Amino acid sequence: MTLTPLLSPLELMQLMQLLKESKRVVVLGHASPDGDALGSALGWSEYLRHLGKQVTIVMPNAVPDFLKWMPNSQYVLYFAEEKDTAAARKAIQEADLICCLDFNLISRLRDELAAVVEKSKAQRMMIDHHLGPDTTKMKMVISHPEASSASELVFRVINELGGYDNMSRSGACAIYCGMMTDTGAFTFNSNNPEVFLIIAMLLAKGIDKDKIYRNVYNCFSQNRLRFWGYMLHEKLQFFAGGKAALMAYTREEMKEYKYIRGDAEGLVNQPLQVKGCRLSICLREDTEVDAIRVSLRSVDEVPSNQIAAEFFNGGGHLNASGGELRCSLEEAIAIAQQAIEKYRDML
Ligand SMILES: [Mn+2]
Repeated sequence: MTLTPLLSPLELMQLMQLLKESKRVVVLGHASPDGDALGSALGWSEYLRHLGKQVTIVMPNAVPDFLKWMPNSQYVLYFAEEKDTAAARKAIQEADLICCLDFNLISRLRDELAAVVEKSKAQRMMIDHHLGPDTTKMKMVISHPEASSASELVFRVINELGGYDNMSRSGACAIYCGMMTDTGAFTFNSNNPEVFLIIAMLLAKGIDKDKIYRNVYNCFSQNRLRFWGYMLHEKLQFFAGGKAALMAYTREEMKEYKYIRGDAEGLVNQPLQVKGCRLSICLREDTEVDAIRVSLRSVDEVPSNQIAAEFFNGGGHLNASGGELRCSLEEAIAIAQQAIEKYRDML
């Protein structure tokens, strides 16, 4: 068994040409970067550096603490952090190539960063697995919604460009971490046997997948565990005869449990452990702006992305999506209940 080529011969040539023409490259991930955004960026950047490019990774805002162990993540610039803004802006202005990884629209960056990217004269390319990529603003779009993760796509692209042999253990580690976190440690979105072929190729680079798992999933604070206990015990509600779950929490509650970025990562998945529960919605007050962050998870054909688009100004994958509301948490809860009611028959 071998990997099916991702790129056509023509695409491969176009990509090689695009890389050949560029010296200074900026690699971008989406706002509130997750393991896949960071992993794909680190993996792709390593390859570009091997080609002799000068590479800067820019993320709109900080990554959660549980990703900060990733090799070379200390060099990432965070546009929202004052100490990094000027350097990030300069790198984008001076870049001749901007690579957009793990997001499909420039608007997925935060407002000011999106504007800086739009203004830059650099050529732009995308490697992503979200539905509906904006192809108009890109010189090249490598978009495969069927892929487990952008990190998987980055691996395939590097491999097809002949870069596998030079991939380091750190690069392999970043790519593995991105694939792992976007598939819930290979429990969803990962039935393609080739995913495991790629894992084998990454293991051959000497990565310790068990340690990567522990670094991501078993490294939390006591507060975080108690926060989850509180949410599941006190806040979780079921609707539609147990087929839908809803949790919501305030800034106050986050403060009480000394919430740090990433502490709620995965919380929205928990209600799906209950037999018969097919949709889970989590609402939280944003800590930085006046907005309600919405996460949705579903199973089988329940279209969480459609619900996110219809009720929460969002979208995403069929079974994992998100959105944002500009209202009070109480109003957001009412909207979520309406959404559950409307989709009751599909649950
Ligand atoms: Mn992703």
